[in-house]
Amino acid sequence: MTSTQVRAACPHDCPDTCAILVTVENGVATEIKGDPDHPTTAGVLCTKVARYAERTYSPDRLLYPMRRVGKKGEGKFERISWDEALDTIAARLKPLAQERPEAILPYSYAGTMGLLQGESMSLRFFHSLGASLLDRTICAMAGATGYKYTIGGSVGTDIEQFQNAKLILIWGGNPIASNLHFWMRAQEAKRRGARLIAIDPYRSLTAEKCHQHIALLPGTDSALALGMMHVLIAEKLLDEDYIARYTLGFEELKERAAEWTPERTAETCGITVEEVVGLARVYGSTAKAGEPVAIRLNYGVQRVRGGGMAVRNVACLPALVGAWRHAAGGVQLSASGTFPSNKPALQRPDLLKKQPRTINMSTIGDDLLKEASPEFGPKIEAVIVYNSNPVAVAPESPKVAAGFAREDLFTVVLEHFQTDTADYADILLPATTQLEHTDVHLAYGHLYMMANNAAIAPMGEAKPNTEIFRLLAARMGLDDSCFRESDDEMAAIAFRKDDERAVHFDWESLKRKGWEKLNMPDAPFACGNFPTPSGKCEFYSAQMKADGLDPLPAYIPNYESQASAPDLAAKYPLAMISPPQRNFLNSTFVNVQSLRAAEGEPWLDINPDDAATRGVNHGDMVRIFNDRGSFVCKARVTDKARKGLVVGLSIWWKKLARDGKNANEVTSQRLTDMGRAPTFYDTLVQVERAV
Ligand SMILES: Nc1nc2c(c(=O)[nH]1)N[C@H]1C(S)=C(S)[C@@H](COP(=O)(O)OP(=O)(O)OC[C@H]3O[C@@H](n4cnc5c(=O)[nH]c(N)nc54)[C@H](O)[C@@H]3O)O[C@H]1N2
Ligand SMILES: Nc1nc2c(c(=O)[nH]1)N[C@H]1C(S)=C(S)[C@@H](COP(=O)(O)OP(=O)(O)OC[C@H]3O[C@@H](n4cnc5c(=O)[nH]c(N)nc54)[C@H](O)[C@@H]3O)O[C@H]1N2
Ligand code: SF4
Ligand SMILES: [Mo]
Repeated sequence: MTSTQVRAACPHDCPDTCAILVTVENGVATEIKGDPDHPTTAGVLCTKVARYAERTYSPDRLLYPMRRVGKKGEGKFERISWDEALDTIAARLKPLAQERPEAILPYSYAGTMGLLQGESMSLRFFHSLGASLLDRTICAMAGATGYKYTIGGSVGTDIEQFQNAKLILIWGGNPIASNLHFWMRAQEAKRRGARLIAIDPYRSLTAEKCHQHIALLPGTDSALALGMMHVLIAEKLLDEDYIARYTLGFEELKERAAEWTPERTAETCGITVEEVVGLARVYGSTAKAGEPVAIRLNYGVQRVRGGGMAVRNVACLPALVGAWRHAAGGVQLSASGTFPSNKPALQRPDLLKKQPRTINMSTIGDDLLKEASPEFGPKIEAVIVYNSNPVAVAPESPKVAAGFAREDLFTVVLEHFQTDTADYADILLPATTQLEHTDVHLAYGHLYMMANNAAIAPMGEAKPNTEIFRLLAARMGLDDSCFRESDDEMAAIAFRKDDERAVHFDWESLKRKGWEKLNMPDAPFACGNFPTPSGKCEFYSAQMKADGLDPLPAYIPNYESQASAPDLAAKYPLAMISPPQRNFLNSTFVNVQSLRAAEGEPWLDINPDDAATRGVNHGDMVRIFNDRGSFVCKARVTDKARKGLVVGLSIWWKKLARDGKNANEVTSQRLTDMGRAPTFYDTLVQVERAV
């Protein structure tokens, strides 16, 4: 028997990007564990990826190319050869590519975060055809944009410093579920005497374990941050020296913050004046005492109309109190901007002969249903989906499903499994998993470049995304030499070797070692050096003004809330949020039996008061509805959901739910204030007992 250990990296859309050791015996992956030597992984994988072998070897894996034989959405397919699959696709795409290439649309997101199996060969292919571009906004664009205006780029506090903080605000995140290795650091900080405060409308698994939980109304974080600024300024809990040297626009900010008295803030946020004042005081006075105060800011705050502004306002706080002076102070939203990746070399935008139109992935429901017009351009006639499951994850799902059901739409799906989206494919292509292909990864929650070595041979006839696009390029007659580059050759150019952050390694050494930390200062903004236009933390942003936005921190109410839309709220009085489940990763893993069993079935958490007025008892089936659609699930009557809020942890495969629907039946396609991102948590609904 031969047994080897292969160094791998977790491919999922999770900030932790864990280092993995795969034991391979006689060509079979027999054990998957976290690398004990990797500082943030520390030998621990989450419940989901600990089951990665179960997922890879699942009897439900797609192993052969298939052609649809039933109706769209029905999910009936028959096996065909790779030749037939590629010929069929080329025959459909070739005339479009010649006559109106923008009628072809790639649709992809972060099923894998790998730089190769994500966007490399795929975009070379679509750029060469002149296909529509896809604006990949569905997750992080609102926050990334708000953060960029303020701080300058996606750079923040290193996760490896958080255990030294004295106060940690966990703001709009549930790390026990979705950022486990950060939670391990926060726990260590707690053991060393730090105070943890969760800011979240819902008593999440994490909020339950913090010293304090501030349950504000969804979408009111901007107001809370402004109220904190008001108190910090009024009570002189500021680092005046830091403000003078390294920030821009303090005088203007002062005026704006003056409007946000604790009373107004408390009313807007649906919390008490004591909570507002207390939060500002503990933040400001801990910093004033010379101790590090840190914020883990996450995505929960940005899935509402004012999501970009919410991130911006919170990102202003560390500069006011000088928290950036400490390595363990400041804020972390995403570390992705720290990495010197070389996307142009991988994706080759220079292959575009002219600039095609851009389709926003968050409005795919509307866009698939649009006819050709001068404003829109050609109707979308072919969609190639990979690394994504839009029929389950995109907002306003009834429209997304109607779009994919169009008889005149040609759909190709590259997948591991027959997802809700795969059911609509004309041609379904089997893709390899992370155990079966090579990749190189950056992270958005730590500072290590990661290598993934293939551990086992591809299952069945599955192929890596890169190889599928290489083959398609050949079938389409694209002969640029870039289509002959191997995965190993692309990995070698995936990050810039001339960048001082990455001078100490190359692909050869990275794949042997598995991971390598970037050269970065411990406290990136201790002496300013913000990558903004002014080099300062910008309380006032001229760029925002130029972009038609309020240049100062502001409060932008939700599209849908009791306060901002009283007429709508009369019909649909409850705010619904649908954040991630612990045992799923977006819609990935929902089909893994053991993980689905752990979650049981789709639940809706509803406050006892709201349940009582509707005659809903714990365990009843309820219907959640608004003008966009409805879905059914089981009610869990619990005060984890504050009054007026219902929580449907997501994202279920629609076909594995009782009524074939999930929370995205009722979410809207409206976009955020900045970043063109979706507003999943800006949703009013009504709930009734289902009969
Ligand atoms: N297990 C697991 N891990 C995941 C994922 C998953 O699906 N499952 N998804 C991955 C992805 S794609 C992402 S983007 C990240 C997301 O990472 P996080 O942003 O940490 O996501 P959540 O765990 O949902 O935490 C969001 C929290 O924000 C709260 N929230 C909702 N609305 C508001 C609001 O208006 N204000 C505030 N303050 N809080 C609000 C929710 O109740 C929830 O507890 O996680 C990644 N990791
Ligand atoms: N209601 C609601 N909706 C949401 C959210 C929410 O909180 N609430 N969160 C949103 C967020 S933050 C995000 S990021 C999106 C996530 O949306 P998606 O990025 O679409 O994520 P997944 O649902 O995990 O689907 C990824 C698919 O890629 C496939 N895949 C994985 N690796 C590979 C590969 O190597 N090759 C190929 N061909 N396929 C692969 C997986 O099998 C899986 O089916 O969902 C969004 N939707
Ligand atoms: S999903 Fe996140 S926590 Fe789980 S193994 Fe992957 S990177 Fe680590
Ligand atoms: Mo995401």
